[in-house]
Amino acid sequence: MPAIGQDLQLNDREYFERQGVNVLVFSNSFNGGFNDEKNSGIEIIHHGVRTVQGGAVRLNNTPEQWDLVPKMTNRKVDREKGSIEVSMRYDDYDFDSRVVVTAKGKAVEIAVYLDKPVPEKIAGEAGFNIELLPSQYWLKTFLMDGRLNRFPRYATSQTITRPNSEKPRQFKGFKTYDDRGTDRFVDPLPLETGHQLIVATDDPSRMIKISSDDAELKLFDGRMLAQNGWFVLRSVLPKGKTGKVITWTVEPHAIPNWIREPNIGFSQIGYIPEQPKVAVIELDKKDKPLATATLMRIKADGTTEQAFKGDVKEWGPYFKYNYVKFDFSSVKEPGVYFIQYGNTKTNDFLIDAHVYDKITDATTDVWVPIHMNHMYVTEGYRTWHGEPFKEGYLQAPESDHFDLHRQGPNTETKYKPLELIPGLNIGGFFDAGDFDIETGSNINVVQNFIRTWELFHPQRDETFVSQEQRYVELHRPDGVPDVLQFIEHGVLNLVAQAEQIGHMASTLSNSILDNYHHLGDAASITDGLHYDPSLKPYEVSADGKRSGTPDDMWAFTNRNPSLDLQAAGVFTSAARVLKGYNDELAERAQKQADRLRNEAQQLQSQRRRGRRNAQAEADNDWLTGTGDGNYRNVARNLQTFLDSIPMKDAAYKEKLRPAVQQYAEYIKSFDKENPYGVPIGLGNWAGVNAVLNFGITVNYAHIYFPDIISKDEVYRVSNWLYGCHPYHNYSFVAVVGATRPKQVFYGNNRADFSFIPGNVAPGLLFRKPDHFENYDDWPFLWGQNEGTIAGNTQYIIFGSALKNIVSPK
Ligand SMILES: [Ca+2]
Ligand SMILES: [Ca+2]
Ligand SMILES: [Ca+2]
Repeated sequence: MPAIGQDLQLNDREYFERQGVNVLVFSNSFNGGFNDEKNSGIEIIHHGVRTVQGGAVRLNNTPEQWDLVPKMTNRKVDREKGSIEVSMRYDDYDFDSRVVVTAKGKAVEIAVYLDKPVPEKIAGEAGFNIELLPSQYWLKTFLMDGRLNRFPRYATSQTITRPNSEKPRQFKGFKTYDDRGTDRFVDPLPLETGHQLIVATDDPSRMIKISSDDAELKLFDGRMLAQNGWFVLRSVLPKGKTGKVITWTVEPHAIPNWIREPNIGFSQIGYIPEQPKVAVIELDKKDKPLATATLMRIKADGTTEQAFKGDVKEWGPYFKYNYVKFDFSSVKEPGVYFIQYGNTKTNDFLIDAHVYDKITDATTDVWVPIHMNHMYVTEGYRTWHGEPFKEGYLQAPESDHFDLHRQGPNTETKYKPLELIPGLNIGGFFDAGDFDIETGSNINVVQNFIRTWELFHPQRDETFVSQEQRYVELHRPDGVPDVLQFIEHGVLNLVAQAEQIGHMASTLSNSILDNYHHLGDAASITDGLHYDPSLKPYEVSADGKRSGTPDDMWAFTNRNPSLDLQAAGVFTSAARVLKGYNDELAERAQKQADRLRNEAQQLQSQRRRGRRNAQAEADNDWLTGTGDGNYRNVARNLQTFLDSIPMKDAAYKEKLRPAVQQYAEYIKSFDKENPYGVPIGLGNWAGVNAVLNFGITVNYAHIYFPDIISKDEVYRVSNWLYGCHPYHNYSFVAVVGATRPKQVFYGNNRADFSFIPGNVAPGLLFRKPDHFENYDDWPFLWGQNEGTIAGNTQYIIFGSALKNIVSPK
């Protein structure tokens, strides 16, 4: 164990470490799908929180998401010198640079090297930047060359405008801003300038000293351009120079003998009396586990008493922390409790038979109706949004889109590029924190609601929906079960696509980047007027119906027969469900189902003859148990077969038995894989969808095979969702989790550091090589905080099934 006052060491995971400080050098590089994801470059994890990232050579004072990012071309770890060297390249400017980070006592030296001078075009723009997380620094002090100051809570510094010709190119040539015809862009001015900066002199856990003798440090506020911007510290690279051009010394303060506070994971919504109750306690590796923990009861008179004292059992290490468990399953008396482990106390929670009764209400009553597109949505005194996209959707021209959509050279429709496709501005759901209609996700949504309806017939009616008035009001019953109205709303858009386009669009999305990142009322994303290229930008026609502003949304229409087949499947089920409620729509759905299925099958058999038969045989092998016996394979397919049980005979169900037995082994395998017993994703989007899928299958497997999958297994995923997970113990479902749900989500109201009730966060984002995180003071990282329409309706199925299993009738 290193001594107190230890120096930074390059550890086995290839980052610099001392107790309380981790300095990562391109463990995570910039090559993600959405350009600057604020997750890459040189990063500092300071007393357990990732507070600095984005350390790299950048081309802007305060880079935005779609500003160019460098490609990492080489990364070299030199153990002898205690350094990490990274080579970076901007292809657009044929510009290469190297950054060498070397441990020097308690600090790191960051040096930038150039083999060739900065290219003329970006000389004076390119610089070395690092970014500091605003929510961890605002209202804290900073000292620049001895001058006192404080980080502003809100963006209120100064800007200038400069000619667009001086602006470095943005991703694929898109523009994040609308210059209103001025041909000038906005550039922030620095908050301070000097040679030595000490940030957070008033907070030892956040204090960092940064100095440079050879370069001027400039501190900017990135929120001046974009709400998700960070504080940026940068030095511009000198013109015409090569060799070592910039040297910074960065010393993050470490609190002596700092040990991270234990994170006691438990279910914030509480527990029903008979369920297993196991808290997972996440400990700093230097923390010595205690022998026991206590469950305390808060009595009705407000006094507390010890309800249970039990052993703490070691689980072991998982990535950077150590895990122990505290089992208090024996406590079954209804009441209000909290857990005490050493000096750490949790907030209180319930043990009660009814704790699961309301787990889906916020999602069905609030989150889903707010995401209904092409409607005015209101709640009490508050209007969530007006009616969006009144001008409809244009045929997308050939394009390579910023939200990863593509339109090929042929439209594959009867429409010319930029021609209005009538009738698409109806129904459908906003995708996520953005406002497009992803057709695949909308198909999932309708499927999820149909499954919920056919299995559980929820009669809940809390939402008024008038398609005629294009009006939705929350908490106003209208006599129709809401789930039926949600199915209808989804089908209205999907059927319109099939009828108007002839097949399914891949997406209905924004045409311009500067309205894609819209935050605010969805009805104000576009001007509601048809785009008329014969008018000048911002000009409106005399009749007030057309404008010269090219803001209309586009329909991406390349034909994908497997998407058409999925749509055909959902149309058939929708026709069954809507019959007797909306017969006309049911008929239209059935008609499109038959046509799309025929056409798609023809197209598919032309495109890949033979492959379908091979797949059918493989499925059959799996079902009869002659497959490879790999339970992960079973896990992938089991849900489809479980879904068929109600339509099949008893023999079919019996045939599934061996697969369900294998699935039981698969469930248990997670007890060894990680301390939380669920599949934890390590991708760039945290794994809540995989966790929910797992939870749904476990629930269904228990419903149909309770002798194989015991009831105890159905709580794994709910425990995880509601607070038993790494980093913190807040519920990932907005407002659900009686005592401590997360406070901020990446919803369309994220600029308010808020949430839309019922949202489910993706959850724990993994940063290489060993860090899990979920910010609850910074909503803007979608990989951990954005809920999607497909994911949230998946949650409704999961929650409906769970309630059905555990809630008293
Ligand atoms: Ca989207
Ligand atoms: Ca209703
Ligand atoms: Ca328009």
